[in-house]
Formats: sequence, structure tokens, C-alpha cells
Amino acid sequence: MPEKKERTYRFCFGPWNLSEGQDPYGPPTRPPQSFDWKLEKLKEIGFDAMMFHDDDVVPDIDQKSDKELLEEAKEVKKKLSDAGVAAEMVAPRLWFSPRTIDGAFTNNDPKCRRYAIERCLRCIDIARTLGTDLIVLWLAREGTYIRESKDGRKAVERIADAIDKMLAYDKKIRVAIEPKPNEPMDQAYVPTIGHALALAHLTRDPKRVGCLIESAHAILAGLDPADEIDFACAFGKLWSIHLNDQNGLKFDQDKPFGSVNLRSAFNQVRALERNGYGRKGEYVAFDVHPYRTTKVEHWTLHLENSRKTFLRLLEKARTFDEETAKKLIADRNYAELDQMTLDHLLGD
Ligand code: XLS
Ligand code: MG
Repeated sequence: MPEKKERTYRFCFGPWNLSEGQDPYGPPTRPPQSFDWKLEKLKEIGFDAMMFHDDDVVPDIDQKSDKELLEEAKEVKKKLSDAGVAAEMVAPRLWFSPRTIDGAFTNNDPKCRRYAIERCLRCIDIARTLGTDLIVLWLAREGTYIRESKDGRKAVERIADAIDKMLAYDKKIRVAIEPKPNEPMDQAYVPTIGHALALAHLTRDPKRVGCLIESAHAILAGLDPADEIDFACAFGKLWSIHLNDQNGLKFDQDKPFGSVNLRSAFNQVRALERNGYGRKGEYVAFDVHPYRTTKVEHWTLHLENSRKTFLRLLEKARTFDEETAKKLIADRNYAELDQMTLDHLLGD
């Protein structure tokens, strides 16, 4: 095998990925833990960075003055620096407030739309304080329960306009849109990476608007996450990734990476590898949740296991017999290519 210069990947998760087990049908099954405990766990299992919602950094953010917001963000920044942990991104939580019941940027009430934009600007202040230029927009409630309730064209223009206001507020930030086709909404306005990247071109500075792919979200849209990765990378726009897994078309499961479809996970890793993902400092984030049944003493296993699977699949991607694959492709012998892939994944 020719010697290859091998890259190492850097890993990341968010405080919400150490969740307590509540679902729509039942209460938490693990006691809530402090931010310090979560940071400690992140260090313990050797991850490199943490990703945030704005109110993970500044709890009850809407009740806090600008001065309080900056003070609290600085405290978190100090904790991160002391721990040698980077902040990967900050995402405004635009789906919790009474003012975003009917959407954030696409709300039919102008006062609510204004609130959503102001909240994003405060999120940018937090990101700046934490030392990251990446703002992630999961457009959770930008959609409808019934289509007649909003004007789709206006909705798209309003989202672009909100992003413009963010780009104008800070000339350095980049916005990564994280699309998802449904849940909590029946239909979302930005369901796929194609939509996200097209939307970037409606903004004042398309170069600063890219995307974040979450495996489960692509699967929910009926798409192959590996193809979404290649598509985004063809535009140089994959700025973050949330690897996880999803068993078919149901609620967003955020299962450990590779736990449903190992072959699809392999193809995602292969796509990241061939596109040089991470070379510009991008992190591999696992947006995974512990199963509700998880005991306190096993609380970080879903994260450690996702990374373990990723690294094992990376080895598989790097040892895939590309030469034989090329010959099989030239001979249009996809049956053998199929089996060769399975054999490789199964090990000899
Ligand atoms: C939810 C999203 C969320 C984002 C960050 O489905 O994945 O966790 O990653 O707002
Ligand atoms: Mg996500």
C-alpha cells in the first residue's frame, strides 16, 4: 500500500448531547447536571471542542441585560480556556420562546420576527466572546403545520433578510444552515442542503453562508447523507457536521453514529475523507443522545462509541481497495463491487 499522509480529526459535542432522557411520554430518567460537570466529562473522554446553543452559555438569555450576557459568556470562555477546549459554534435557540411559537424569521407577527433577529445578534455577541466565527441556524420552526398559514415565497425572503442582518452586524461571522425537513414542523421551508445553499445566494454575502449536515436530517428527507456531504463539499460549503443515525422515517432519533446503517456510515466517512474535511479546522460533531434507558454511569458511552465507530470506519475507508474498485467500475461489475464493499466491512 502506498504511504498516505493521514489527517487526524477533531471531535466535538454539545451540552444537550448529555441529555436526561425525557421524551413526549415521560420525564427525565437521569438527574440534570451542571455545565461544569459536562465540560469535565468532555475532557475526560478526550473530545476537543464543545458546540453551544446561545442559552447553554447564557441561561435565561431573554431575561439578561447585554452587560450580564457578556459577563456570563466571558465566564464560560474562561472555563473553556482553562480546560483547553475550543468553542466550535453557537446556535440561537429560536424554538423555545413564546415569541417563536409560530416561527422565528417567518413568524406572521412583525414583533416576533424582530425578536428573532435581535436574539441572533445577541447570539453573535456570545460567539465572538467564545472565540468562534461560526453561527449555526437550525431553522426549527420555519415552516408550517398547515400550508395556508404562511406565504412560502415571503418566508424564504424573510429568512434571507434575517441572515443579511446577521452578516451586516458582524463582518467576520459565517452562518451555517442546518436543514431538516420536518419535526417539529409538518413541513420545513429549508429541508435539504440544496435548499440551504440556494438560500445562501439570496443573501448579501453568499461566501459567508454555508451549511451543516446532520446525518439523521438527511435520512428524514429521504436522502443519502454521503451524497449530501459530497454536494456541500463541491461548493466548499461544509463547515460543520452532525454525525448520528436514524432508523427510517420517524421522529428524529439522534442514535449513535453507525448504529443503524454501518454501510451508510462508512460512505459518510469515506466522503469526508476524500473531500479533505477538517483541513480548514472543521470539527466532527456527534449530535447523538443517550438512550432513555441509559444509567448515569454509562452517560457518555453514546459519544465515545460514535467516535470509536468513526475511527474504525476511517480505517476501513483508508484501506478500501481503490485499485480493484476502479477496475470493477471500468468493467461495470457493480455486483462484485457491492460484495467487495461488504467483505471489506465484515473483515476477512
Ligand atoms: C436538532 C438539531 C439541533 C442543532 C443545533 O434537530 O440537530 O440539535 O444541531 O441547534
Ligand atoms: Mg444537529
